[in-house]
Amino acid sequence: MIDFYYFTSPNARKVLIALEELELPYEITWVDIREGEQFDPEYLRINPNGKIPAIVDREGPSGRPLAVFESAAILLYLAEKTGRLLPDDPDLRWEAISWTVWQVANQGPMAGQAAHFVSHAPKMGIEDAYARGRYVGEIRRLYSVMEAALTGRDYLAKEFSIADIACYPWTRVAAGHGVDIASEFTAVDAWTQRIGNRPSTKVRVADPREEQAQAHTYSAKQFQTLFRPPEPPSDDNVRG
Ligand SMILES: N[C@@H](CCC(=O)N[C@@H](CS)C(=O)NCC(=O)O)C(=O)O
Repeated sequence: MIDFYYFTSPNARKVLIALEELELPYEITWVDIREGEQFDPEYLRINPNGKIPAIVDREGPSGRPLAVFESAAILLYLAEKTGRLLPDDPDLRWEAISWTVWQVANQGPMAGQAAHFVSHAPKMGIEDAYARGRYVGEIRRLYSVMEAALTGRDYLAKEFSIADIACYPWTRVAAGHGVDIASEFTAVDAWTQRIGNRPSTKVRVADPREEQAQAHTYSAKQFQTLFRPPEPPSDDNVRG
């Protein structure tokens, strides 16, 4: 059994998709990152970096429970545990690992920052054209890198792998970080639809918190807890 520490987000969705693909038994524990639960001392023992996702495999490789944090590490752990979702061919295997690391080092952080300045900060009355331009420009460049890789290929490392699972949850919500994938990146768009047709990507967490969290509406206190801006925001600015 795997305990999955979750709040609705693209980074957590990677783990959800992998667990579903692998048909591993799991139980979800919500960590409300708007309320600061990621900083509870008990959770910091699982992920010292205070972010979701994380897992605890109750039967780790040594027979004892094992905590794994960082979505790429979790995907690699699950692939190694099951011997699936990474190509057998060593060259392709390293290609898949390269793209998985690329995702957490590039696409994830840049899309996250772009989403902050395109979608989240404006709801608090914060507009920053410089930051927005910088991060949307960089995520657009990263999608052009993916576009080149996926031109003439169905999957990032030829076969469906954890690399595709890592990248898909972000391309799926690219409008929120200021990129129109369908019109700008046709190979990435076709690939997004291909991955999105897999049953594992259609699974939704049945919990009332899911829809509420996806609205991305925050009180000033929640915004401060989650995004930690240098200037405290005011509830007077909150736009629904
Ligand atoms: N590199 C990490 C990123 C995780 C991450 O940024 N998680 C966000 C949600 S998408 C989070 O927990 N934010 C809470 C906070 O920053 O306090 C991964 O891939 O797992």
